[in-house]
Amino acid sequence: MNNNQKRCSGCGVVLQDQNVLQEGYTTSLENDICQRCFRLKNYGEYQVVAKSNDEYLEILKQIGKTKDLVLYVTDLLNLEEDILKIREYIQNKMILVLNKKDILPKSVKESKLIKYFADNHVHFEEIIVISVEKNLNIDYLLKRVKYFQTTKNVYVVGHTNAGKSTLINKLIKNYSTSSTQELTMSPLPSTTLNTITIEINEYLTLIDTPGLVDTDSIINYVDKNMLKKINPKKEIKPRTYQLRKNQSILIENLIRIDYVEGERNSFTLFISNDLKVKRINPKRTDLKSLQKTSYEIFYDTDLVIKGLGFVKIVNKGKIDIYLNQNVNSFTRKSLI
Ligand SMILES: Nc1nc2c(ncn2[C@@H]2O[C@H](COP(=O)(O)OP(=O)(O)OP(=O)(O)O)[C@@H](O)[C@H]2O)c(=O)[nH]1
Ligand SMILES: [Mg+2]
Repeated sequence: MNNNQKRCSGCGVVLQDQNVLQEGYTTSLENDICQRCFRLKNYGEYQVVAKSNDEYLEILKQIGKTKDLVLYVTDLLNLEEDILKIREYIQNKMILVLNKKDILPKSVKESKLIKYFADNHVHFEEIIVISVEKNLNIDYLLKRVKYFQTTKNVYVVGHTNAGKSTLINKLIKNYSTSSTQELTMSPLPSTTLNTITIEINEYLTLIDTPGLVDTDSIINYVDKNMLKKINPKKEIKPRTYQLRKNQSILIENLIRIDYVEGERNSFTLFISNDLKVKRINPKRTDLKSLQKTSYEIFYDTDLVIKGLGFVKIVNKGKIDIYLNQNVNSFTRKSLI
C-alpha cells in the first residue's frame, strides 16, 4: 500500500474520486471518509463488500513478525469453532476478549465463561469478558493492556463483526487525550477494510484490522430485514422447547430442527428474541429441500449455527438440521 495515499478514517480504505463502483469512492478527496462509511454512519444504509481472507492472513502474518500485544476479540454468541486458528498466524502475547456479554442472559457468570476456555487448554495471557455496549470491564481491560503491552502498539484482531471497531471507539471516547477519530461500525461483515492506526495517548496506539470473514455465517445469506432480526440488540431470553422423538421446530424460514431419536429432551435456543420460532408437525415438509446435516448429541451439547447463536440440548439423542448449504453448523460442549 502506498502510504502517501489518503485513507478513509472510518474503514481504512484508500480514498479515490474516480470510480463510484470501486472501493474507497468519495465525491471529493477533501473528505475524510468514503461514501460507503458516510452512508453507513448517516443513514444506516449498507453496501456489502466481499472481502477475501488472503489479505487478512497477510495482515496477521505481519503482526506475527512483531512482538506487540494482540487483543483477540470474539463475539460470545458467535464463538468460532476453533478459537486457536488465529494462533497459527500469530504467536504474540494475546489477550482473549469475549465481547457482547450483554446479549447473554445475566445469569451466565463471567467466571463460568472464562473457565470454559481455561479448561480447553487454550493459551492466552488472560481471558476477559466485556461488553462494549454496557461499558463492562473496559477499565479493567485497559489496565491489563498496560500490564502486558510490550511496545506502544497493540493490535486488535478477530473475526468480522466481533466488535473490534466498536471497542476501539469506546477506548477513544473513554481515554483518548489526542484522538477524536470515529471508526465505522455496523452489523455487516467486512465493515473495516484495512488496518487503521489510532493513537490513544502517548503510551498506547491501537491498530484496528478488518477481521477474518466467515463465509459460512448465516448473515451472508439473508436480506437486510432478516439481518436486523438476527443481530440481537438486547439480552437474549432463552426459549426452551421440550421435544419428543419425531417432533420439529422451525426458526423463521431459515432453519428446521428435527428430533429424530432419543428420550424426551430439552432444547434451549440462545438466539435473538426477534426471531420467530414455532413447533411444526414433523410430517410437514417445510425447509426439507435445504441441506440436511445429522448429529449425534451427547449430554449437555450446544448445536451452534454460525452467525445465529446456539441451541443447548440436555440429553443424548439424534437430530437433523436443515439449513442453507453455505452455512456451517457444529456441536460443542455446552457453553452455559
Ligand atoms: N450487543 C452488543 N453489540 C455490540 C457490542 N459491541 C459491538 N456490537 C455490535 O456488533 C456489530 C459489529 O461491530 P463492529 O465494531 O463493526 O465489528 P468489527 O469487529 O469491527 O467488524 P469488521 O470491521 O466487519 O471486522 C455492530 O452492530 C455493533 O453495534 C456489545 O458489546 N454488545
Ligand atoms: Mg471493524
